[in-house]
Amino acid sequence: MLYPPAMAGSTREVNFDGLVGQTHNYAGLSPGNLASEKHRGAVSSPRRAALQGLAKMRRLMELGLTQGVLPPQERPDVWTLRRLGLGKGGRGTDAEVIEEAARRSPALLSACSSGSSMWTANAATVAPSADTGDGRVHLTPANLVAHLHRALEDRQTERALRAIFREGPRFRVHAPLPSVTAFGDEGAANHIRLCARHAEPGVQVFVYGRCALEETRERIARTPGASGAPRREPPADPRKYVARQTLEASEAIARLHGLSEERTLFVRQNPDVIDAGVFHNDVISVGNENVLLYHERAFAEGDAAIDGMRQRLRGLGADLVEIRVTEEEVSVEEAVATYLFNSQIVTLPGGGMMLVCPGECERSERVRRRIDRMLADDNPVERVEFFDLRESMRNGGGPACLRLRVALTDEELAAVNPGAILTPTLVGELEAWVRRHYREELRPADLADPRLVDETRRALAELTEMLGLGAIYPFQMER
Ligand code: SUG
Repeated sequence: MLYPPAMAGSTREVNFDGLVGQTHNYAGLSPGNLASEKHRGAVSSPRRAALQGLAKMRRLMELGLTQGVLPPQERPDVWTLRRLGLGKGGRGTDAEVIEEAARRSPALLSACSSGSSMWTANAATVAPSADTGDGRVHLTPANLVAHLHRALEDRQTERALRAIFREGPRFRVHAPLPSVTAFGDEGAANHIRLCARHAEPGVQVFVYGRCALEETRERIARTPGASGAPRREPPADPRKYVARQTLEASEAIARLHGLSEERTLFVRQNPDVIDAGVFHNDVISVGNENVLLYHERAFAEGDAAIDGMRQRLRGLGADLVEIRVTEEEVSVEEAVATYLFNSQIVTLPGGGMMLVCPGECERSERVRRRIDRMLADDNPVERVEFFDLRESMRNGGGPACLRLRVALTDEELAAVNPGAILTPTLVGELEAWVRRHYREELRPADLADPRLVDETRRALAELTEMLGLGAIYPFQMER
């Protein structure tokens, strides 16, 4: 298999985008995610959603980046509905399970039918081999316990990751953290890695929303803040919405991945922005190599958080390039509406960085103006391209939500299951597969249609063949 040449040394960043599933719909399942709440009950187009996602993948591949793909999950999740005793106490046919769920608990049916695994920034937290204690790439699937529909993803995510990053001398795939709210973990969406170049060791920044245990709260109150200076009063929890990521979860992942303490930083998200709809840190800041694009209100400690990042990166011999956006330039409200900070920043093979923005940014005059200034200013971000990701955006998922970043050396890339790496042939096959199997429209009421079970399994069986993943879905395995 021929891959585009590595850009920096022999390590490159590979974006693994989530392929949108056939049940992509708007069920309003995520309180605190304003787009999800707003579009509850709207008519979705699974086909358009999947093709929009593939168009982004195709374009990044054409730009010479290595692009990966992660499969959707099996939905509707009849297995969970059965475990909950639906459909003749769980022993009925699939159609009986769906019928009883639709009648007795449409909320459970929609949670078990969500296409939310498409947002692979929430699939796992990843540490490249340059940062880990044992020199392997570590991945920990996120447990996503904050919301019922997302909490159903973790085991399937683990199976998919194991099929792609086979455990051995190169990769270590951990089990998800315990599924309890004290260890609420939302994956890479709350994680930033800063480094001089992808090939080099980095500073791992874990952004958390709250401390779950009294013991942790007391410890944090006693220890200095991110910059080493004494902390002001630790912030209160958000008042309106639940902070999804706990510090306890972030610390557990840093331990599992064998990260060095000097190169790891835990910073708290500003509770006020969580209440304003910033349910993940990647809605308010994004990093790539030594560049950090962030809103001035992103972090509870404000500038001290940035100072901490700058100091640690300096320790690795690199300077942080800060692209700070003020409230006056783009308000948090506008950031949430346009997802400016959920843009991807990618390093192009020829050098320089490009912003991968949602079309919503282009349509906002203020955001457009701020992007133009960013491109004109002295920093590595030189280009922007806008993508129509409207189907995903209406559920609160922008370009960066749709991808999981994995920095890989050439040897590691060669050990990845090649079926998960996009090629011009594969992307064409996936587009044709979507056109063959996906519905043009889906209404929440359609989730009661028992035909969806076979329809989705038929497509997923073909997909696992196409990607060479083996049996990863419950319907393919002995139960
Ligand atoms: O977890 N939306 C997802 C969006 C995830 C975005 N990911 C990142 N920011 N990285 C969520 O809130 C909405 C589903 C619905 O309402 O039907 C949803 O799950």
